[in-house]
Amino acid sequence: MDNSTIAAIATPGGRGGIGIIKISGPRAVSIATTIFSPAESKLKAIHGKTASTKDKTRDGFQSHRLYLGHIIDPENRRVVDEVLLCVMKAPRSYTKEDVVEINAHGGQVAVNAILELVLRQGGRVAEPGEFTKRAFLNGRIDLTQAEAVIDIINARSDKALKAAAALIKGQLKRRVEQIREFLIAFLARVEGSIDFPDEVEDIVDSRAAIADIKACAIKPLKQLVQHYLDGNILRQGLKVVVVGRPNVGKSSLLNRLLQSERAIVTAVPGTTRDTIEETLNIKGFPIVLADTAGLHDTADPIEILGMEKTMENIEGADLVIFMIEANRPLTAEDHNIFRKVKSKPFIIALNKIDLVNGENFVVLPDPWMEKDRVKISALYDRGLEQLKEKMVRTGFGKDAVDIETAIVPNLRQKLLLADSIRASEIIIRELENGTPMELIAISLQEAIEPLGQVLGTHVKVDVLDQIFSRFCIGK
Ligand SMILES: Nc1nc2c(ncn2[C@@H]2O[C@H](COP(=O)(O)OP(=O)(O)OP(=O)(O)O)[C@@H](O)[C@H]2O)c(=O)[nH]1
Ligand SMILES: [Mg+2]
Repeated sequence: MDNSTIAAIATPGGRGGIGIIKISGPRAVSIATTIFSPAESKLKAIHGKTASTKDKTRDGFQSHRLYLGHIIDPENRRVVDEVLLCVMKAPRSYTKEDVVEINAHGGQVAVNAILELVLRQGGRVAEPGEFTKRAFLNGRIDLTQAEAVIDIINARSDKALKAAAALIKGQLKRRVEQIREFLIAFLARVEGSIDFPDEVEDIVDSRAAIADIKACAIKPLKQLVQHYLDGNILRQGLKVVVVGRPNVGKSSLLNRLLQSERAIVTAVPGTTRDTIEETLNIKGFPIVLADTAGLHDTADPIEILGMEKTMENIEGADLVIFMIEANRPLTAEDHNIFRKVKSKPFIIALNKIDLVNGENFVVLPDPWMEKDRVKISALYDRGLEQLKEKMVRTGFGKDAVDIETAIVPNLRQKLLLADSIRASEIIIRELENGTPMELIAISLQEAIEPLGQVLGTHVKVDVLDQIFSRFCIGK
């Protein structure tokens, strides 16, 4: 175990009210003592009672109390900043080591100066995710919880945040542990039957065993993998692409949903040349909305490139909003676009409904009428609530609301769960075929091992490094 004391700025860069410097490791408290001068000589805590002699240690800091004072450069006694400082003594801290947090007031310059002082006193700069890595290595959290910290940092919406929060509470861990324990108990029975071959039939009745493995391993594992597929959209955002011929109002819709003039809108067809992507939060769901170049026949090389991009975007979309003008008959271009998007989940948006006067309402062919439709005016903000609702319902399914309470694994975990499913399915085939127990025991180990890797009980060091490098510094 690394014995160094690490430090980092835990708040994002830029101009903010306060910045936090975090220190963790055996020297954290002594560094704090060297550079911190309390406002009151007896290190009186701001919150809570004054330290009693019982829980006050030699350094004078009471754990989990805030102290007001100054950071002073010990070399020249210069005051660097006025701060609030908190010491969290091991093991009651995030990393289970001694942790010091310094809330500085003086902006980025002061924060950097304090970090530099800490480093001069023998701390070293923390690697990305190193605080959380220590929390994991010191046994405070398991790997599923550590990985959930990354998801919380990166969460793009409220729903994604709640899904990650469920992991932090250790729910994935408990579910995977249950499955793993079942398989280990089963392995014990199989090994028993190898040692006592005469009792094979009694110990492993293959029909009951197959039913057990299906119910207690394969089914719950598959459920978790399904949650990954659902939850992935929560992490990455649902990719929604707005397509239509030029001038129907695609960019106007993007701007209206973003509530900003992000894309250029003009009455000239072919205004948008390149795809514009923005992340939106619609009813708590993350949506990555792409405005595209209008699709039509043209010889303009720039427009052709733009349209190629539009086609690529349709390919990669989770959901397409196919926009037409409500106040005009369909054109050949509209029909062409319909053919391009018809294999995708899509919603027809009939825009410019404000220009419809009773006679000029577009007539849609029968196959179009079967599709989900919504009448909108991007310009006058009409029908957009219905459009948002349809986007969420089509994109996230009607069970969308349940996702937040579901246990959502990440890609690494999902791949391991899939390995375990594959091995479990082999076990079933082997049981059906009367394969010797020695071989079944090997397959069982192959089903158990990936689950240990999910939990972090059997993970290689390079895998750990890779996981924690996805964090930002200071976490
Ligand atoms: N009356 C009315 N005009 C609209 C509406 N939506 C867009 N427009 C107008 O239609 C014109 C084209 O709008 P854009 O948003 O640039 O259309 P686009 O589909 O992005 O066009 P391209 O980028 O050329 O493909 C602009 O003059 C908009 O003001 C609407 O709901 N009602
Ligand atoms: Mg446009």
